[in-house]
Amino acid sequence: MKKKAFITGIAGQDGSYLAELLTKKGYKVFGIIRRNSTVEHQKSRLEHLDKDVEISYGDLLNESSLHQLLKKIQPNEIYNLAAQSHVRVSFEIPQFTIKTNALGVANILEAYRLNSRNAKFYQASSSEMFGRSVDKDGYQRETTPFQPTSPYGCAKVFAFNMVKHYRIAYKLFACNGILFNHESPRRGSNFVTNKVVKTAVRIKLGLEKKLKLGNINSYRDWGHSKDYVEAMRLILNYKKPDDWVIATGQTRSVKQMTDYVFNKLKLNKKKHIFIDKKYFRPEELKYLRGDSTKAKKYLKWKPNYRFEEMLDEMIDFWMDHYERS
Ligand code: G4F
Repeated sequence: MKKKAFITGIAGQDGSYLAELLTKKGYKVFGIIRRNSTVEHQKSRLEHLDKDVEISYGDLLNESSLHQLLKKIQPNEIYNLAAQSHVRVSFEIPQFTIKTNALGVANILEAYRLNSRNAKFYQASSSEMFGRSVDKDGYQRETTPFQPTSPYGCAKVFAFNMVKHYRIAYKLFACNGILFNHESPRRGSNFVTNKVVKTAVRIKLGLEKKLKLGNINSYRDWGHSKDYVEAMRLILNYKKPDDWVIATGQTRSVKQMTDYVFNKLKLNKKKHIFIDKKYFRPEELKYLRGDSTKAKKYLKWKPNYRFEEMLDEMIDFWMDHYERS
């Protein structure tokens, strides 16, 4: 019989790549999306999968839909990827972020425990939980303490702890994937990589003049979403539930990332890039570099994409997009 997967946040970057991966592996995939007043583009990342995935309306804050769906579907695997995922926005809407990213996880954990406890559960935990904390050797790993620097990070720490608690208290196969930043052409264009690439391409094509950025001196460990959804699947198919850091182990500043894109497109940075205080955060997470030794050893996971290759793919995507339109 086909394995069944249930994905919250299925319409997002990771949800759509994961749905693609699992349908290729022969899973029947189910997902929920929130009702939105603009129906256009809501499922744009999933249109090519329409036949293979079954989408329902649902929300982490609407407990009855979670209970009903999990009871009916009886999935083998549950991937909780839904979230208010933008860190800077979490300073503007802290309560909503906390409701969705913390209480929402408590809601789906209860629906899981009460209706489909034989399933395996994946929680999209985040490197944002590390915040100010870096080990002496300059890496963050499973043992690094959490010191979050945003409402988003605080809510994710709560969710992380709840998942671990449910694993121990109720003997559930509940896991955390602590994923570092991961990007692709499907990344929302208000995250820094896709904002830089999309705007640089628009500048190159004469459609825009300026790129306005916030803190370009923070460092991130950027991987490709396609590699990271493969890690999610491996995490749930490992012999025991656990918590895993997924990262490339390389770190670059926002400035270095921007330099690469502008050099690639032969654009003059001085002419086009401006710093705008609007994009600064009340507290910044300055440095991320993950150590995935554990995932490499036990899950046999490794990233396939190189940083430059990923940015090139994003540049090509936006070039094609504007040349076609
Ligand atoms: O692309 P970002 O918005 O990603 P951030 O805040 O690191 O969060 C992402 O990764 C987390 C994993 O660590 C996820 F949990 C989270 O859901 C999300 O996917 O910003 C990256 C860096 C930050 O230091 C930010 O201050 O870029 C800096 N930055 C500079 N100018 C900017 C901008 N970020 C954005 N979004 N827009 C700017 O104009």
